[in-house]
Amino acid sequence: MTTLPPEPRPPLPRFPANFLWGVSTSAHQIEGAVAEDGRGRSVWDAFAAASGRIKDGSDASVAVDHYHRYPEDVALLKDLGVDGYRFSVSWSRVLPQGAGSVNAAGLDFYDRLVDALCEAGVRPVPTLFHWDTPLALQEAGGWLERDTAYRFAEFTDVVAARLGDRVGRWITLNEPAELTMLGHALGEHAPGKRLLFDALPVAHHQLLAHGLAVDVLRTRGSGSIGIANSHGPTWAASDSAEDRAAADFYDLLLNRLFADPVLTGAYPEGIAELLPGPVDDDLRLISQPLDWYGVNFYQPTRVGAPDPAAPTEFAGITVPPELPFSVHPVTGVPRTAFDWAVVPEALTELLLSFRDRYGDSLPPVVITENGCSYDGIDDQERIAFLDAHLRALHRAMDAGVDVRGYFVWSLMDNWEWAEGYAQRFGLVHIDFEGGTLDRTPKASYGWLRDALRAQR
Ligand code: IFM
Repeated sequence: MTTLPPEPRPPLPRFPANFLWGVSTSAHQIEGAVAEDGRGRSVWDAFAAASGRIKDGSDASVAVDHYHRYPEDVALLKDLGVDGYRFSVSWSRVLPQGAGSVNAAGLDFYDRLVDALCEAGVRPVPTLFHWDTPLALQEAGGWLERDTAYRFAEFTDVVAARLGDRVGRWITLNEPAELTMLGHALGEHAPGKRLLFDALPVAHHQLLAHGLAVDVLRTRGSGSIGIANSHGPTWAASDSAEDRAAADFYDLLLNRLFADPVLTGAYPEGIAELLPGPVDDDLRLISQPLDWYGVNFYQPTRVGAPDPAAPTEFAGITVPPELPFSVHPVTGVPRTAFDWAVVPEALTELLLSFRDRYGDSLPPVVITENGCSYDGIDDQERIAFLDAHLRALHRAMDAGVDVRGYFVWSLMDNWEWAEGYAQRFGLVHIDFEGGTLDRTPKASYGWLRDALRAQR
């Protein structure tokens, strides 16, 4: 891969004064300390140990050791000058069996973290679930069972009771689409199930969990709640009716299945019939008004009708031939080290399509993740990526989309799930090779810090 020379760039356009600038991480990807202070096992501990699917054979038992080094990480956040820090709470650290007795030491960790953030002037933005289901719940059926949604509501209550006095902004779930598709339909992520369309109950039960958690958080007095859904434009591989139909179907799975019920209180036609009941009653809970809607954006997808000649891999994922669509590379654009297409204008397109599709039902949007994997500390490519995506975001705002914040994925290099430590998404470099886990701010960290100063 070539390193781009630093480029003179015009300053970013001005974002509103109260725009929330932040960075994101998740518990399992950074904390480590998986067997410390009473933490229970999660589905990802088991998957990394036994599935053989982690590309570098690693696990997240140490990750970046954030559990012990969080003061250093909070200092990095402070120096970066972000307003908010999105992290996730490990369910297994707080409730080692997923339900029942609370692990006081686990809750204490998040209490210390939140205190440190407040002290540093950085707003804590916890995500309550970022894929790391407690193993005990998985063994009882996990997200295929409706019961898991109720256990999640109890977990939410425990966390909100402890942190709610200092946390103003909550995210219920991260990317339920990926947990459904990668974890349960394709078997690429934990818990490694390959159920194809029989995975759909996992989508519904997560959305139900979201709705129940919103209720709990409101009861606890929270006035700022959102969800972080992953979305991207779906482009038909050609103009043929077959390719367009396949692209619409993919759009339904990635975008509408997770946004429609939350924003409109209904599942898209063709999906509702496949979901476990009583869906209608659940939809009332699922569609309670949110204060903002979180969008994680990485890249668009080019989709066509099933095609034996189409690539069998997309974004590191094996695409099974029995699916009713094929996935094709977006060509003629730069690519990240993860081979993801870099298409900033797709972010503008996505947000405009949401505005048009959901109208007044779309609350203000927060970009809860956007970022890229590149190697090296002088990461000019990441700067180019972030700069271009922020301009694309601003264009959507100029066109009338109400966007209130932007979080970079990620503060620091971390354990990228089935990719292990190979894909580096951080603004801060972590020394995995030398094993010191030293933190070194990359060029992109300095760039973002300067850009934020300029905004102010
Ligand atoms: O690392 C992940 C994160 O956990 C969820 N969103 C996408 C990121 C990059 O793959």
